[in-house]
Amino acid sequence: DTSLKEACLVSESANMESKKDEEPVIGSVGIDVSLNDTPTLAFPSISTADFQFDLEKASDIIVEKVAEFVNKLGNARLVLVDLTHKSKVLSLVRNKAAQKNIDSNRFFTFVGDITKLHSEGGLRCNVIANAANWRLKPGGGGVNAAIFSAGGPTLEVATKEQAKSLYPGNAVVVPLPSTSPLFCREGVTHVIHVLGPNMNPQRPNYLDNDYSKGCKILYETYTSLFEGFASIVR
Ligand code: AR6
Repeated sequence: DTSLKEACLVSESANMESKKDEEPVIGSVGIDVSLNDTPTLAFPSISTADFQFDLEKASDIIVEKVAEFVNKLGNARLVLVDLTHKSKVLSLVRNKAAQKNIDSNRFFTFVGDITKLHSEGGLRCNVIANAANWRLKPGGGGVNAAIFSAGGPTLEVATKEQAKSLYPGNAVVVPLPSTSPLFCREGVTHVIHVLGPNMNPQRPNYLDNDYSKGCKILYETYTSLFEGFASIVR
């Protein structure tokens, strides 16, 4: 553990050395990413890949919930992340957020791997959200597999200390030990696991295309996520 910590400290300071004389970096959406001390939550679009939730409906819910929370969070920022510039949900959300005049310094979209936002994207996010499964188990593909793999065994242990399972619509905030590679490499201090509504017949808690239930649960999911983030920021 100690050697890992030291390795982390060495690589962090090497990173800072190489970056200290650089100009502020502009991210993929023209954001000044030198604003590194601003509390920031990076989150994926919950339920819209493996859980097959409708993208139009999900993007409406994301924008509505962001609009509700963004002014309650002080100077903190919310960032919706996806892996590719071709992401349909990112463009839907960008357009709808612009229509609602949501402050683009407080909320924006970002293309990148949520486990490498600082090291590869130059964007510091102290909190990241995970689209988890109900057992809070690693693996299973998607963003869950990526986050548990990047977080290492310490994330698994820390998660088990907080909760054994999750109901759809709920969130669990997990403080990340400093020995986790996500902490020392990316500056992530907390992971918030959330379980969204499931429209995939192959997965547990299948909603059989019931979008009145599904939308209600997706609203609750983002409420729990943003309240969890607010509890860290306060
Ligand atoms: N970085 C950023 N975004 C990502 C990444 C990544 N590394 N990987 C995927 N996405 P999904 P769900 C985006 O399927 O639909 C899991 O197996 C992806 O493009 O991860 O809520 C769990 O164990 C999409 O926009 O989550 C659950 O069983 C978004 O993340 C189940 O899948 C969510 O895609 C949850 O399904």
